[in-house]
Amino acid sequence: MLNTKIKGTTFNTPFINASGCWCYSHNELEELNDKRYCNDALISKSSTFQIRDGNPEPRYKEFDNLSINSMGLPNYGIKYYLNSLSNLNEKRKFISLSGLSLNENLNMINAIYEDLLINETQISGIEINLSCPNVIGKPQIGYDFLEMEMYLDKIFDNINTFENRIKDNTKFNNNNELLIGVKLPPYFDMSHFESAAAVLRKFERLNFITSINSVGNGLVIDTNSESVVIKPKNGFGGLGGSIIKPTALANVHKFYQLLGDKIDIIGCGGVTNGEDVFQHILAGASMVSIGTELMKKGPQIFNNLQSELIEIMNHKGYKYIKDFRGKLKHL
Ligand code: RRO
Repeated sequence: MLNTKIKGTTFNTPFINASGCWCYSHNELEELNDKRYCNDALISKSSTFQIRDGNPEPRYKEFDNLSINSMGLPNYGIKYYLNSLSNLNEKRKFISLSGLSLNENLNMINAIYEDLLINETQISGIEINLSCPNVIGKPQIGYDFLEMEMYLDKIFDNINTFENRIKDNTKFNNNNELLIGVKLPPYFDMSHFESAAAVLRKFERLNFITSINSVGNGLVIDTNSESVVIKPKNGFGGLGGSIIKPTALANVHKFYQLLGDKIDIIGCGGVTNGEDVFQHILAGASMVSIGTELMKKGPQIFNNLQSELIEIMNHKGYKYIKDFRGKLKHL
C-alpha cells in the first residue's frame, strides 16, 4: 500500500531518516536498519574523507516546534560509513557526502566505487550534500548556481568513468547502478527555483533531490538568560522542526513542477505526523525524510507516521501513494 519509487527502485514505505539525524554512529544506523521500524531506507551522516570533530558544544537544541543546530559536520569519515553500511542488510542504504572541497567529494566517490568493485558493497545510492549551512568559512554550494553546475559536471564525469569500468566487469550488471541525488538548501525566490532547476535538468544521471536542508542561519534567543542557545557562530544555526514545513512544502512542490517525473524528490522538513507526510507527497515527494522529530522520538516515529498516514489514506479512499502523489490542487 505504501510502496514508492525513486527512479526504478521500489521502496516498501516512503520513510527515511534525514541525513545527520540518528545516523552518526554504527549503533544508530543499526537501529534504523531494525525491522521493528518501518522505514525501508536509511542514510548515514554526511561524511568527509577523514574523521571530523565538528563545532564546539552546545551545538544542537530543540524546542516545541523547532530545532537549531550548528554541528559543523562531525563524522567518522567515509571508510567508517562504508564499513558500517556493509554490515546492515535489512533495508536500502544511502551514503551522504559533504566534502569541504570538490576534490574531497571526488575522492569519496572514488572510495565508494572502489569499495563497490572490490568488496561488492551493496548500497542503493549516494546523496551529495550541497547545502551544509554550518561549516565556518564555507558557503552553501546550492546557493551559487555556477559553482553548483561546475561541481556536478565534475562529479558526474567521475561517476561515468567508474560506471564504464563496472559495465566492463562481468560481475556486475545494471542492478548495480547507484541512485544519485543532491541535498539542496531551501530557496525563497521564484527565480532561484528556476535557476536551480535549470542546472539540475542538465544532468541526465541525477535521479533525485532531497529538499530541503535546514533553514540556514536562524537565531534562537532565550529571554531568561538573555543569551543565544548554541555556541558556534555566536548562536546562528540551521533551523528544523514544524516551523519550516511551509518552506519545505514550497520547495518540494516548486521542484515537482519544474522537474516533472525525471528527477524524484525526497521531501524533508517539518514532518511530525502522518498529515505532514501526506502533504509532502501531495506536493510531489516520492519519499519523506524525518529529522528533528526523529531526534525527539527515536525510530519509533516511523511507525507512528505510517499508521497515521494509512488512516488518512483510508479515510480519503486512496489505496496507493501514486493515487495522490503530486496531485495538489491549485485554486
Ligand atoms: O553537520 C551539520 O552542521 C549540518 C549539516 Br552537514 C547539514 O547538512 N545540515 C545541517 O543542518 N547541519
